[in-house]
Amino acid sequence: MDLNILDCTFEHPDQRCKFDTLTTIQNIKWNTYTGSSTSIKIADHTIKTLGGKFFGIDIGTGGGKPVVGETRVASEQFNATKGTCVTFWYQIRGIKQEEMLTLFIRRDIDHKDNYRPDWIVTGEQGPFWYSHRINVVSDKKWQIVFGAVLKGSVSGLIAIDDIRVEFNKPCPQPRRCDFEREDTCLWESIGPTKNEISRDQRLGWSKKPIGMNVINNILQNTELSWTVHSPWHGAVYKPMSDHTIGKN
Ligand SMILES: [Ca+2]
Repeated sequence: MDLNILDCTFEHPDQRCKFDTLTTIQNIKWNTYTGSSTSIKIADHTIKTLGGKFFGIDIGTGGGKPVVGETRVASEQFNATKGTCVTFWYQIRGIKQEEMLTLFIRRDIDHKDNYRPDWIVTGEQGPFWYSHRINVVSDKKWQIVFGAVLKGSVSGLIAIDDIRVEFNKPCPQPRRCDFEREDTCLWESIGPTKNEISRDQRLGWSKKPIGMNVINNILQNTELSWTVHSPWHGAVYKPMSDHTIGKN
């Protein structure tokens, strides 16, 4: 294991970044789940099966009462850093548009915090895993804090998976993604899952006509995987050259 990188896949008890609860609301708690055990069935991000694990809150376990408030969890404490990249994946299903997942970098651990989020995402996001990354600079010990702000939902799911902490390696600068380097700028293919989730279930996330059309188009093409190609790698249909450097 590379000691400069912490990977939190949640697949084993020691791979959960040692998150502890800071605040709770009603019966809603942050837990490690398998996708088959939650009120909305999802495949995890690491191994992409219903048996894979992720971290999050399942609002559907609240007994049918509207859930109102904010619940937060904090990771273990990390040492001061001049630049550490934190990347994670999230999936948000079934919550109201005014509800949100929040991210804080907590730097002043011994004192009452000003919980102004560093990043938020609001409302239902569909049956997909999205990624986010944040560069942490701190002259004190620091923690990753996730919060869920709920305003009356009785069901829904907020899931986090594959948190990667690259110690003392700042995040790459925001840039255009020309695919000339080895990484794919966190783009990834939406592959078929190894456990069957019916197409109707996956489409059932939204009744909005526009959302249905978009999801429909994407799902119809998920048997093919996207990958990065040089024109030399093409088979029958291939571009003669790439756009960035004009070569193959
Ligand atoms: Ca996982």
